[in-house]
Amino acid sequence: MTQLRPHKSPIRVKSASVGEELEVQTSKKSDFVVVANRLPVDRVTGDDGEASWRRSPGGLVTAIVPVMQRREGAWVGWQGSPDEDLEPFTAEGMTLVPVRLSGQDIELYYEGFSNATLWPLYHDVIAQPVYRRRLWDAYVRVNERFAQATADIAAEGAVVWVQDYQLQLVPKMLRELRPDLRIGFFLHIPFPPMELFQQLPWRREILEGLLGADLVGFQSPDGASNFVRLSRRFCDLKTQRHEVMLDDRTVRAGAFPISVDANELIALVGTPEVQKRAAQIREDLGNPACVLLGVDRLDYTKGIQQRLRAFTELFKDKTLKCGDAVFVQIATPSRERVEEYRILRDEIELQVGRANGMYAELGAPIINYMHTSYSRDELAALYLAADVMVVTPLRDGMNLVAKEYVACRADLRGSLLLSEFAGAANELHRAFLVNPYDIGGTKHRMYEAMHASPVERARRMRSMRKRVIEHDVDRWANEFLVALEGNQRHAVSAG
Ligand code: GDG
Repeated sequence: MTQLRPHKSPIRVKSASVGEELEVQTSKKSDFVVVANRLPVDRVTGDDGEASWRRSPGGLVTAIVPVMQRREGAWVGWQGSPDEDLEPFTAEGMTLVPVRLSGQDIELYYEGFSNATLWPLYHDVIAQPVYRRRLWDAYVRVNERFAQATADIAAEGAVVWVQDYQLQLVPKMLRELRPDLRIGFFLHIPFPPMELFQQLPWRREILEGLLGADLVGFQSPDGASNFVRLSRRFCDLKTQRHEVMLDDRTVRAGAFPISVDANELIALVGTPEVQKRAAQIREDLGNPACVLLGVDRLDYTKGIQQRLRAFTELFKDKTLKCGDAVFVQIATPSRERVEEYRILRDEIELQVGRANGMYAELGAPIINYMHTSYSRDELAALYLAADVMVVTPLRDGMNLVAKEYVACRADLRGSLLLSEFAGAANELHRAFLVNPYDIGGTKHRMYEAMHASPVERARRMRSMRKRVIEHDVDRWANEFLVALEGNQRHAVSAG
């Protein structure tokens, strides 16, 4: 391990956009620091060639930004391109602290240990995890860099909130550098059971990394229980319910199911532009009796192949014929340099081609597949245009798409087909629940969702909307932070 530097100061804050030269010398530190693999901004180049930063879309950013602004917070993360040294700068009212990643760091720490080792291991080993010491070494090295950058920006006694599986060693490293901090960690993906986690050659180091936090949050109570059980087994620690006892302090684990910004989505689908666009989408699809929709990062955890197989079988069985239903599958490009993802893309494209080759008619494909990403407005219009939202992950920490769809359907007219293996299923009991490994069962449930009466759809949707609106992303962030700062026992019931 490289030597960590102790608390340094002062920092230099660069203002506003990338292009701006002005640099402010300051020793100002932050009382609230978020640490995540990525900064919450994307660099955009205007027509004039000027670069500037724009806030990234997404619930996490939306939820945390108001807290950041209230508390003059800082966000530590990678800015998205390799080999670039940037001074801290301010954008969107936040201090942003870039962490440099080299091309090799991206390959070994990000694509390697994060996405080829941890991601498959934490998702039920759907793909075979890669265990390589070189990847692990890079993970340690990069986590140290994040810990150091955080130690440098955090004020005395600050609250630090570390996000996700790429940074599981940061809590321990940070505590060693800055014992005065209050440290929370939230894992966005599932935390696996003993039988799987046990495979990891660095299982003890990961657990010890997380145990550097005061509070470790998970999407579901199962994740929290797995963590406590594993700490007892592999770190020889005493545990009691959702607590792990260390010599000098207690680490708490809890379930904090993440959610969406329901009000923002409700406002968005209320605009005439989005409503008009939704009607246009249906028309462009040939006004079929039923539109089914899938929106996912192109990832093997999302069960895209399983849902398309179930849908295609309805045509094979002659339960459906061309014109009865159209499936729109948006597959946002993701991790394209990781081998498994390239293979998956080819397989899905072959599957879509075959299905259309067999069952489509001229100018009327049964599956419209788009390998691209869309604006938030277009996504909202797609949600409004869909009669059945199909969310069938083989394993998913939460799945925000399911909650976004529910938030958008104020008209109570859509049906949600949802995998039992998504964290969202713990809350959205009134979805049409499926086991995506069971193609026959999924096919029948899909048909049922397509043909549910308006009264039944409305009954189910009303109940799910109540849950999503009452438990929005703002509440998620507040509950986590109250639990972290209030030093109180806390577990959000999931259901
Ligand atoms: C991880 C966990 C957990 C998708 N395509 C476009 C687009 N999206 C947006 C969706 C949604 C988000 O991306 C995807 O979130 P998910 O929750 O569905 O999935 P992951 O990316 O795997 O997220 C997951 C989440 O973290 C949060 O804790 O729920 O379990 O795996 O918001 O709308 N957004 C835009 N264009 C697209 O084409 N604008």
